[in-house]
Amino acid sequence: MKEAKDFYERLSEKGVSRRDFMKYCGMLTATMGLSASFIPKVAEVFAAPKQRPPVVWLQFAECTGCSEALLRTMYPWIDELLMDIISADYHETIMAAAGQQAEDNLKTAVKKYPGKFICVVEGAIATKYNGVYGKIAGHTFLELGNDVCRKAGAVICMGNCSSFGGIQAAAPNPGGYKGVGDALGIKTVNISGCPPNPINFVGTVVNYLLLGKLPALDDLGRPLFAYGKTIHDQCPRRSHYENDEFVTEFGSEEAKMGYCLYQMGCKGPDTYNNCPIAKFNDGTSFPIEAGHPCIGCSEPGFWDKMTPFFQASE
Ligand code: FSX
Ligand code: SF4
Ligand code: F3S
Repeated sequence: MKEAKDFYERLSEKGVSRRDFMKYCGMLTATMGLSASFIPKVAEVFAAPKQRPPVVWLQFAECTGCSEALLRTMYPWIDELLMDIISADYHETIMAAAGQQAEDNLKTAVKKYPGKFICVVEGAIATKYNGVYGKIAGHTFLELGNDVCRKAGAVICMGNCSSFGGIQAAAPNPGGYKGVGDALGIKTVNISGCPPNPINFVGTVVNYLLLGKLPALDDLGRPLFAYGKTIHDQCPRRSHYENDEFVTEFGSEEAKMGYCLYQMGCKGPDTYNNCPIAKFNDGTSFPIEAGHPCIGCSEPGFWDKMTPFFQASE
């Protein structure tokens, strides 16, 4: 009780009302595909966490957009909330430690919680030539992945790069880059997207804390609550598609009227993600709503398979 009271006091010091917080929990609960009766339980996961799973957060070949998406997320306080419910023992972007001390932190976390910690990974792993195309502090990503990911209780891949290889794995891919699951031959939960929507990551962690298990996944390892439907099937422009009302030039009258972007190369029909519902930046918008075709950023190999981005698929 006291813990929850302190939590709400801390929120209010940050200018976040209980109402704002409950609104966020409502949105998160809906995104997770749970009924509204779960909202108070979801709030409790943040307000009075029963457990704080240790988390080791690795970064391989990527652009840090995934961490940025999470840390600069729609609610400026969600990063702190997240840090309240997990215990980030190692995170290269936000930890104060550097050099040897950082390396020691990683070793200690892995040793202290064998088979128990959650490993979050951003970025792809180079697999050719013993992984020499990607190194941190003299260790290849491949070595680090083998040393750390294999010892985790669960591996959550944040973004297309760690899920499926992302741009590093695009042709001709001289380093033999692959997603973490493929590179190491392990099962991973894939929060795909470039960048992924932070709410899908938070939803996965909260699902784990609330229900004691990871969410149900599709055959590509993506949580079904977020990646169960195509963009096309949830798109606000869908009626224009059905009525053959297409944009054929950016800036045109049709574009202003919000017609379908299929002929501008939209890959929404082949892309599984919840962008039209979850949206980005405090539910403000998502690519198609902003007038840009979906480029398929949550699908494996999208840099090769979905290009040219601005041309309709045959
Ligand atoms: Fe990849 Fe993420 Fe795109 Fe960037 O960590 S999914 S390039 S947004 O940063 O991995
Ligand atoms: Fe489908 Fe894209 Fe058209 Fe939306 S804009 S209806 S996702 S093709
Ligand atoms: Fe990516 Fe398409 Fe959503 S480009 S952000 S999956 S609308």
